[in-house]
Amino acid sequence: MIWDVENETMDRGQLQQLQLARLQQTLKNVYQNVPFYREKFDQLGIKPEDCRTLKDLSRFPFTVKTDLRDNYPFKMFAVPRSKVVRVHASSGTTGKPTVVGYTKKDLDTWADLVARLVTMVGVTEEDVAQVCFGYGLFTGAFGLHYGLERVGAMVVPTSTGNTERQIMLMQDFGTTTVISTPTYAMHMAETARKMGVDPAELPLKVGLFGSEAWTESMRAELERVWNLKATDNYGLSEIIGPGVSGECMYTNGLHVNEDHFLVEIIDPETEEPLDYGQGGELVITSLTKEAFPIIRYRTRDITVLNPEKCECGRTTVRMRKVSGRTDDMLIISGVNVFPSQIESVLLDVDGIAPHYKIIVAKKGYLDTLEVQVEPTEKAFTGQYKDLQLLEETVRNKLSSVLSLSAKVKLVEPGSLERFVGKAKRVVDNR
Ligand code: DLL
Repeated sequence: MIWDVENETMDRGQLQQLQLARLQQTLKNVYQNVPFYREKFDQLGIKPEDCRTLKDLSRFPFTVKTDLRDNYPFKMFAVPRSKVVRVHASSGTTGKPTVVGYTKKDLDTWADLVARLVTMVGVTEEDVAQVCFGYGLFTGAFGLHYGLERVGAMVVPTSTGNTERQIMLMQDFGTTTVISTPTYAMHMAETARKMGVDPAELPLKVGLFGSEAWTESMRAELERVWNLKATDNYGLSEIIGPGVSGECMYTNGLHVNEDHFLVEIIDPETEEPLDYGQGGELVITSLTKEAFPIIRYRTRDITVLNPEKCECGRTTVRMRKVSGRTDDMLIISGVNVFPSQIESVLLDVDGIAPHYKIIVAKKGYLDTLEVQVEPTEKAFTGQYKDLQLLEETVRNKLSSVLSLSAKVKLVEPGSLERFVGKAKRVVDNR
């Protein structure tokens, strides 16, 4: 099923015309109503009218996260405060959060975009959808909530935490759809087992997982333990929240809601635009937002775009599953390492549980990498020899994939921290 046939299957030429008209309108709007953009455009000597084709967008300035902080809390809004009916914020680790706003129309658009995503994975009014994202300033829960209601699903807003109750409600309510971070889904499965409930026996059919990077190996593991179809959806609060893109049942790239968001890929170093098929940093411009329009936002997320029509019939460009963020990349003794590479290795080793911690430190002039992992209960035989063999297997696989030697430390099952939202697995002590 396709929620919005007209917009999701539009001929690409026609779509680009629509995008250009909306882009021109957006540029005019921010120039008139957001002093931050007016100043930036003036500094570059560029006017909204200079955008005559979609390619011209590359002449306009980027927006970065610190711009939002510098304009805290509401100075990037393009409408009077009285027209803003909701705010959300993303929790920065330090300092002030970044605040985003929505008009009534923005909320209506948002629900519709999320309705497209949930429809893509087959959620209908027949479904019971449990939202295990944190309700609050985070966009994840409210975003999914209203989109699910719009398709008529029965929404169970459990939020995060109280994990045993999550499992009980899944059983009692017959939850068919679970919405969470992949990390929390893994933790919920573990809790279910501890309660004597086999997660694979629950009536779940589909999981909409997102809000953090996760590998194909993690997908396979989630599908195995929960016996469901695990799908990915992507978004960020600066752009709208969830609803930017999501996978259909073919799970072959995330369909971008391109009639509302214009996506580009740039080389993060040179900042030059790259072509379809080339990997780089995703940059997004909003095309219809009223309260908080945003121009060329540098997401820091790494992906590749594919404009080919999908088997599902949608014509929207697909972004490859995000492999990580440019600022996630660790440089260890001169070697670039993405946490996702480590995750793939770990999950592909039999006997290793999907919980891990990466610790980077400095010893003298040298960088060191330690990976702490838990063996599965089954692999935790208590036999020193078995554990040693497991440790060695992980170490060898890591060193061949990363071209770097890592210390592997097996820790007791259940001893690493568990997360209910986005995981924080990397500790850099340098
Ligand atoms: O995480 C919005 C969201 C909520 C998306 C629920 C999907 C589901 P922020 O907290 O602002 O917003 O974090 C945005 O999270 O730039 C990515 O680095 C990362 N991210 C979000 N979804 C994915 C995903 C929400 N599916 C930041 N895959 C983004 C990889 C993701 N990374």
